[in-house]
Amino acid sequence: SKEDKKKAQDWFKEHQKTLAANSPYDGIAKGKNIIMIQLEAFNNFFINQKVNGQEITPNINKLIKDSMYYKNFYHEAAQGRTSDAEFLTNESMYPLTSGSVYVRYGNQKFDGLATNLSKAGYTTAAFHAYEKSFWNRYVMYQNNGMQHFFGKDDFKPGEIAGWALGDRPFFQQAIDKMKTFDQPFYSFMISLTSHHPYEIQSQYKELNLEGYSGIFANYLQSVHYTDKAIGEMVERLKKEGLWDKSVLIMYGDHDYGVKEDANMTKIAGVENTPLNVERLYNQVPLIIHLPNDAGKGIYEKTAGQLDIAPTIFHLLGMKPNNLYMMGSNIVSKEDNLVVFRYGSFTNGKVYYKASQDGVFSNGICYDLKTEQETDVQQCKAGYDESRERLTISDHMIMGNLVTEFEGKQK
Ligand code: GP9
Repeated sequence: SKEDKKKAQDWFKEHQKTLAANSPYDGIAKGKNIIMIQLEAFNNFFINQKVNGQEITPNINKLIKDSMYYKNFYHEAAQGRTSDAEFLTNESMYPLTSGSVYVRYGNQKFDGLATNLSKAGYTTAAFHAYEKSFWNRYVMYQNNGMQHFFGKDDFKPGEIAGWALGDRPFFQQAIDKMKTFDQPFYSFMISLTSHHPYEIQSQYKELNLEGYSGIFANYLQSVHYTDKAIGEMVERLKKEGLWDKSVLIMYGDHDYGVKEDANMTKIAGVENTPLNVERLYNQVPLIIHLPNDAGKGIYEKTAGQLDIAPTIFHLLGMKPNNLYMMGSNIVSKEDNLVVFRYGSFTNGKVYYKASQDGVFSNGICYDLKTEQETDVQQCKAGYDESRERLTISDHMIMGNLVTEFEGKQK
């Protein structure tokens, strides 16, 4: 309706002001390449952790020491899984309650990373060693600023790990292609080896997982393989002279889908409580490596996938006018709201877990200071704000409003 459109427009106008907030990181990576890696089913609970005395992700742990590492970072994907994560991070809007935006609205234009970066003179490319039609990627990318898309057939045969070309040859071959690009470039790589059900070939199972078995053990083996691929990729970027010319961003796309609470909390070294399980299950790592290791450290701030694109613009010192992105720039913004599609949310002070029936008062409100349940009304304001954001996002997507609003501005 007219009213909904007005509400959305007003919301973006206000939101745009918060994106302009200053910080010491404003423009720190001006003109640099952006290399962003979306890691398949990559949770956070095993980062910086050991199993039977062995580091599960030694290369990522090493990289974190030189990077900004957000440990309270959440995935916000829903039914569209990997495609939802891509949509959240690239277009900075929420997924839908059912299906994948890539599949249902892939013909539409949004106002995302590749669109804005290509306008700013960047070469833009996506890499994924699988069928280009999966999740309707080739359609979505074409409409949203990706100048190149390298899919399965664009990669040479190499070591198979998991379902397809392993992440090790995948990253290496992607770098071969990146080397030929005009700089600056935006390269978006989507890994695949650590895909459910995590049945990685036995020659790549390097961890001694005595005491663990089945799918959980396979999962740890898979993420260990992907970690190795990342270590090799970082070395190669250094060798090619791309490391200090680029910002590297890495995050997990969605949870690993295995509900083994006792194993998960044990690896993370926390008590097996409903709140911890809920958080660990939804937390994925966010790692941002800036040239010269700027800003390195562990960040406690609560943030989500939706916040990645506006944060990149802040680091690049880009302030596009009338930007239709819903996320926040997390390096300067003090408080932050992470909204999950089915009504749960957290703002770092409370964590609200929605009930199956969706009735607000049937949900659970946790106070994150005490880690105890509190009066559900303590979560009401955040809940209302979350609903508002999801509704605006739905209107933007289902009403094709980016195109309509941008048309009006011309
Ligand atoms: C396939 C891959 C997996 O191309 O990205 O998607 P998922 O099944 O995890 O949503």
